[in-house]
Amino acid sequence: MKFGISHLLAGLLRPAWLALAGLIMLAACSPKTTEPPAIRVEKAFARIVPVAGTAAVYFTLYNDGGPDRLIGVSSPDAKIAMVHESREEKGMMRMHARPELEIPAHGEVHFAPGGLHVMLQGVKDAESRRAIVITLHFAGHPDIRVSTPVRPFGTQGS
Ligand SMILES: [Cu+2]
Repeated sequence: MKFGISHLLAGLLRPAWLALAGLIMLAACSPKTTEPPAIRVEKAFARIVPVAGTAAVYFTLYNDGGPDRLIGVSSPDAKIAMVHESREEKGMMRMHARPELEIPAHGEVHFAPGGLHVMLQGVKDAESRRAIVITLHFAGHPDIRVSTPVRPFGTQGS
C-alpha cells in the first residue's frame, strides 16, 4: 500500500511541477522588456554653409541596451535644430523632418551625408565656428550633449 500512496501523491503533484517548470522556462526565455537603453554618440562632425547660416551634423548612435526613440534635438549654437533625412526622389535630393526616430535594441543608427542628419538653421558665428554643440533628447535615455568639430567640405565623409 505504501507504494500505492506515494504513486498517487506523485500523480497529484505532477501537474503542479509541470506548471512550475513551465513558468521557469517562460521567465528564462522571455525578452528583457525592462532593459534600459545604453546609448553613446561617436564619430561626430559638422559641416557649415556660412553664406546660408546652416549646418548639418553627422554621427553614429550605438545602443548597447534596450530599444529607445530619438525624440528631439537642440543646440545652443543655432536658432533651429531638427532631425532630417535626405532621400532621392525622382532624381532630386529632398529633406524630410524626422520628429521621431527608432533606435533598435543593441543596434546602430548612422547619421551620414546623403541620409540622416541634424539640420541647424541660424548658426551663430557661422563664418568662424570650429565646433557645434548639440543635445540629443531620447524617450528613455538621458539627454546626450556632444561638441562636434566642424569639418570643411571636401574632406572625409563628403
Ligand atoms: Cu536637412
